[in-house]
Amino acid sequence: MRFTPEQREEWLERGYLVGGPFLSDSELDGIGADFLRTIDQLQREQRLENVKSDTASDAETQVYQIRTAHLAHPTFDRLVRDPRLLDAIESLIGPNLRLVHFQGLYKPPRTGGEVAWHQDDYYFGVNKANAVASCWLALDDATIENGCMWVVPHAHRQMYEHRKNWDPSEKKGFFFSIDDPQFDFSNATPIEIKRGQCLFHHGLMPHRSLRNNSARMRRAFAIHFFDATVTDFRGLYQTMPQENTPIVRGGA
Ligand SMILES: O=C(O)CCC(=O)C(=O)O
Repeated sequence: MRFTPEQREEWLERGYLVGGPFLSDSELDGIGADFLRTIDQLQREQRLENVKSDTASDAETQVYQIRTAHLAHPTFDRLVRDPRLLDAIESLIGPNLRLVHFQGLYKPPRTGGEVAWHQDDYYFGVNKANAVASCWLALDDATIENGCMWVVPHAHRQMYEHRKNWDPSEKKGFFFSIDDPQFDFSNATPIEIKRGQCLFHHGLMPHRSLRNNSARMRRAFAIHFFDATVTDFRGLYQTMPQENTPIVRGGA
């Protein structure tokens, strides 16, 4: 899957595109089953973390995260190196690609929690324009009811102030969220997509997801890439073991 130059212009202009599916139904079945097996295994090992972003909201909600998913299961490692995915990312940010963050995100039926507004570029701290692209791959049909992603079209023109929700050494995942009086989300748009489809959003696009109020689980992968020629980015990501942030195409 590759975007045309016109589609890239649209991505730059609006801040996101919906693409895919690039995986077959049987591939999605296999990945979905390995996703649940991995969640079960992490739970058994007491390593499954609830990364719900708003500690003040209902304590009974959960967003579970499979962190560095490519290291958690060989199926996910294959996924993140899949040429069909990398072609799409290459057509947005160029031929040298570093995987910077790869998460499985699981919202259980009824009790799946929300993830507050944030911009991925704030986390990664990359000092080059248009160098970050995120792919949010739905493993279940994603709807408003089960906690799909939301974006604010065209709101990726500036970086907003974020607050630190907690220290990442204590609790990982979604430790920043937007806290800026200038941030206007009155045009917030839900991205309802089918299983296998992807939301490709610009690194500066503010996004969030709401609670899962449905009887269906909501599984997804959030796969974040940046231009591997970028050398200046947030220290947290520079000091991670190299295997956490591998170059998956081209070179640095
Ligand atoms: O999957 C979700 O609900 C939120 C994912 C997200 O915001 C992210 O990975 O940056």
